[in-house]
Amino acid sequence: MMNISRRNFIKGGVAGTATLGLSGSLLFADRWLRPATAASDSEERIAYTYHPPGCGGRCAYKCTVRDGKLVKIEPNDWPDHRYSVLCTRGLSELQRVYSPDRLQTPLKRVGERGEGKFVPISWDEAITTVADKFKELHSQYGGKSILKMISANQEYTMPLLSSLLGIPVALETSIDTGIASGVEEVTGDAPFGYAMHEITDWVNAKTIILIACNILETTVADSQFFFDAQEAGAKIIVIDPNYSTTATKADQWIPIRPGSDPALLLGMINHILANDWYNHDFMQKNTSAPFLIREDNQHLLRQNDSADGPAQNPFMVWDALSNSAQPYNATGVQPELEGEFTVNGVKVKTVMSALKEQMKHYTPAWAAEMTEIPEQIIIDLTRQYAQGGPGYLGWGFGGAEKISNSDIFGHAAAILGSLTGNFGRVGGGVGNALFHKYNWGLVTKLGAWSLPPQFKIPPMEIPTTLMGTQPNSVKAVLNLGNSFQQHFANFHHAEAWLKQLEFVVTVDIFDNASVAYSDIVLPIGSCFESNYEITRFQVNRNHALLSEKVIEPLFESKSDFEIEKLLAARFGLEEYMPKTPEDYIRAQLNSPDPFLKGITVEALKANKFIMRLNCPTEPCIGHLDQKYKTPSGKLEIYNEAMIEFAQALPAYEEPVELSSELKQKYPLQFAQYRSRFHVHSQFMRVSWIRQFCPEPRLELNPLDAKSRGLANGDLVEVFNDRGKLKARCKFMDSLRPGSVRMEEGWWSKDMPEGDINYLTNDTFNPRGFKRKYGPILPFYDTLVEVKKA
Ligand SMILES: Nc1nc2c(c(=O)[nH]1)N[C@H]1C(S)=C(S)[C@@H](COP(=O)(O)OP(=O)(O)OC[C@H]3O[C@@H](n4cnc5c(=O)[nH]c(N)nc54)[C@H](O)[C@@H]3O)O[C@H]1N2
Ligand SMILES: Nc1nc2c(c(=O)[nH]1)N[C@H]1C(S)=C(S)[C@@H](COP(=O)(O)OP(=O)(O)OC[C@H]3O[C@@H](n4cnc5c(=O)[nH]c(N)nc54)[C@H](O)[C@@H]3O)O[C@H]1N2
Ligand SMILES: [Mo]
Repeated sequence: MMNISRRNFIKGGVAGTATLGLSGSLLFADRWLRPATAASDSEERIAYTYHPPGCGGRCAYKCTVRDGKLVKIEPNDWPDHRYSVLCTRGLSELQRVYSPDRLQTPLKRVGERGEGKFVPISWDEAITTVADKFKELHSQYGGKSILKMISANQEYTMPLLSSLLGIPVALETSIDTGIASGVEEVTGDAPFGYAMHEITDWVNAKTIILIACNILETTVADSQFFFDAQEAGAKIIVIDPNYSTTATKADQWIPIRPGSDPALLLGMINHILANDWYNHDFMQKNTSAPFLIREDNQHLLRQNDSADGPAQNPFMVWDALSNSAQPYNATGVQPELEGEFTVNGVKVKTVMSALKEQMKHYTPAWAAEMTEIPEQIIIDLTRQYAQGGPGYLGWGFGGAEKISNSDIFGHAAAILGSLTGNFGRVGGGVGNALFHKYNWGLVTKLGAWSLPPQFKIPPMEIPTTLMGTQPNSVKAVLNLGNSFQQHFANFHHAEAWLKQLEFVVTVDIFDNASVAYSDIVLPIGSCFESNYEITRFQVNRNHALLSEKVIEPLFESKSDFEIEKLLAARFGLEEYMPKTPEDYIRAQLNSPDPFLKGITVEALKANKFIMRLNCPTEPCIGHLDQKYKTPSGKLEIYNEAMIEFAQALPAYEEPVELSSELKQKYPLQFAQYRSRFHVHSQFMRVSWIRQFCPEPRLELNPLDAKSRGLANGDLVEVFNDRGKLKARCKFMDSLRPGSVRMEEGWWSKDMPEGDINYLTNDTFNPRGFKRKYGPILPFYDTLVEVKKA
């Protein structure tokens, strides 16, 4: 079908189109296409696939395969051409697929765990060893003794095996969910903190505020929507301690003291309230602002004392018409937004009144002191957001998210969005800006491969970070990806845990740092390789994307799917597995959702493996109906679950480590970041990329270097009480003095000594355990000192 032999092309006299016609989009075309042009009788065909999530790009690829080898990657044509893009990492897959760092055969550990000594074994021996050990643990201790850990960049994560064996799944526990908790306890239904506004809606915004969000590097495939919005007249303001790539393109850059972001938001709330710049009507109709708080126990007043939910036992408001307390959902009530009242002898006040009181001392002057942003700039920013709407208030997952106070940030952001009526408003929006997460694809209901109801995934007992120190039933880990090196702060704790486990299996493409801690290592193919014709499927960016096999599996690699099937078979459960990935995909496409009408495997194949959903042309926007999935159906800005922590309304709290006495000993913040060249620990050793970032570097402002007698490029030691690493330093004027940083993800074996996560902070905020998504790892809430090594 879509496979075109190159010979036929030449016969047809269109060889130029097949080879050099697209050189305009390929910098290297001249260099690596020419020799192949000469080899005119080689076999050439086109195959279609797309990049796995990683940066959320999911760029769709048209691949040229010559004599079985992947030789060229171009953007596929999306029906919506705005998505027909490709980045440096996508192009570099040509090198990564054939990299010497590939795992080639199954391996068995022969040295100590962590030492990295292995011998190759056969697939049969590998699968037998894993299945036997899993069976033994399963029969002795049950499925809870095996934990499946998954890295971020994966699509097919052996989901059926977790259900079939009843084993818990750890997907990035305690990572990227801090702000999400704070926001979604208010909104009830947003998906993990992402804005429920498709980024294509940014053109309708007048003001866009991006806090701790380097979208031009971290969702680079969406860059054009940033510039489209700017051209359409939106003012884009970036708040970042450093002069980031995104800051360089913004209309305004506001530097901020690291970790103090919640103070900025609280200062904005204060100023909006003080100037009466808030949307009274929106607060009254769509939020819990008129609900009544009891003075005696700080809880919201309900109609009666029964323990039933708000339908039977609704929250109360003060009705202006009857001058009495009435259920918030009673017909005809006119709730007072502010005031103090007495109901059945209990003193109450509205949430709005309590908010005004609590925000009173967070003045712009106070916020200026906390954030080190001049007061006038905070005032101007607040006016711009409150009066220059519609406005989008967005963030990333670095910075504010990776600090112990991220939940407070989320809560405050949701209140700001409420006060300004920017929820469910065209051109508005509150939430994470990355990954193009919110689009019609997210509201498309896919079918699923179904398993009988007895197969269930049990919940995790505790976050992985605590497994080394708190009792739990995990004795073995099935690890897909590089979770060990990446998913733990204060890695010494994790190392101790990993070393005492009974059994560890890692499934990956590359010989990354986690491999060394495994007993058995199973090599899988890259996203281009498969033993099946149809391999993967996704709905994203308003399109359905299918992937076919591009090349045969390299070396002895198999796929996650094949391994899942082999293991299921050893447990006698093969009958529940699909025969091929295509069967699984057909089950997903088997759905009555009208967005999927006409989208089948056959139709996708006939349309270059990509079709637009039958969805509206307008951007996807949530909450347009002002309905929320909270108990009351409104934005619940008062959070009763946080009363015991004095955070029912957001109260400022400094970052725990950054503001501690440790600062005397370790005066520098140690932050991390991501760049457009890598995806976490991936693409680290690809030479086309390595030429731009040849080694891990400790980046610091020349001022901090000078006071320590360091010269640019010196080998330095970065250390604190948790650990140390060595790396060469790099001066950067764009970095805020007092804060040093490294790009996260570097492999330990590329570090002269140590590892980033030997230094990072793994202290959980106790409040986090009561938050919607649990506690987070405050990776950037870390102090260090730096000296010449
Ligand atoms: N110090 C510090 N640590 C951090 C962060 C930080 O800021 N600072 N950030 C954290 C954040 S936000 C995140 S999201 C995590 C990300 O950390 P991870 O989730 O571990 O992400 P990657 O490093 O991209 O690892 C992906 C791994 O999966 C493998 N892989 C790719 N595709 C497949 C597949 O289909 N199947 C299998 N079996 N393997 C595959 C890749 O080869 C790679 O080894 O790191 C966290 N760690
Ligand atoms: N190319 C690429 N893209 C990716 C990824 C990748 O590995 N590579 N990973 C994906 C994943 S899983 C994640 S989590 C995201 C992360 O994506 P982002 O959140 O955009 O990226 P970061 O570089 O971690 O941090 C964003 C910005 O926060 C700033 N910052 C640091 N501390 C503070 C602070 O205290 N306050 C404020 N206001 N700003 C601060 C940094 O200077 C930086 O410019 O990227 C996603 N996209
Ligand atoms: Mo992340």
